[in-house]
Amino acid sequence: NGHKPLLIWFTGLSGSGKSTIANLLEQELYKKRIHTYVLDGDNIRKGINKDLTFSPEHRTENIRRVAEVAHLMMDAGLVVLAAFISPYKEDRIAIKNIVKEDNFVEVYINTSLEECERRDVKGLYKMARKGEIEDMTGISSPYEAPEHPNIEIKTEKQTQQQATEMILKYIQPKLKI
Ligand code: GGZ
Repeated sequence: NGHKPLLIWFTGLSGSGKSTIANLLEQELYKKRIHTYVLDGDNIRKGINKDLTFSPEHRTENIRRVAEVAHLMMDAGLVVLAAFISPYKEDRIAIKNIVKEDNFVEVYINTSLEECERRDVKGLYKMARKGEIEDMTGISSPYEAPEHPNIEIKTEKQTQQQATEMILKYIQPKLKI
């Protein structure tokens, strides 16, 4: 009843829906008795990475450490779901040098900046527009969209359920020992 370890990496803007979809997917995997862990800004930037800012250098270091933590969790046999903006192409490529490439799945949560800004769940975009926070992704800091993600989710055209189904279908054969 075992399964292979896997790293499912969600990239996209703040408010794109990365964490939401990662958590929905985790619930589905749990039903299949697959052992998982979700890494995201909430449990990483408040703890192990609380020394890091949103400068380009610190974002790179954030992603590197997350990939190393994910690698350890994969050694323990887990399916790791990581939800980080991870705005730099180079940093996302570096993840594949830390974990084995065939255990890595890149999911691009493609929600337009307009939509993320409209949602503005945490009010960060509004603050960034007023110049009250710096280095805001999409406003004052770049987001380099993946050109060849394994999966692309367009949240403005797909429901969260459909997105979860799509990812499940893709990863199912990769979980088989
Ligand atoms: C981007 C920021 C910023 C700035 C605070 N830029 O929507 P959220 O709130 O819950 O998720 C965002 C989170 C991004 O952290 P990551 O570790 O994923 O970023 S990266 O991969 O680029 O290192 C957002 C919040 O932190 N946040 N300030 N300036 N997001």
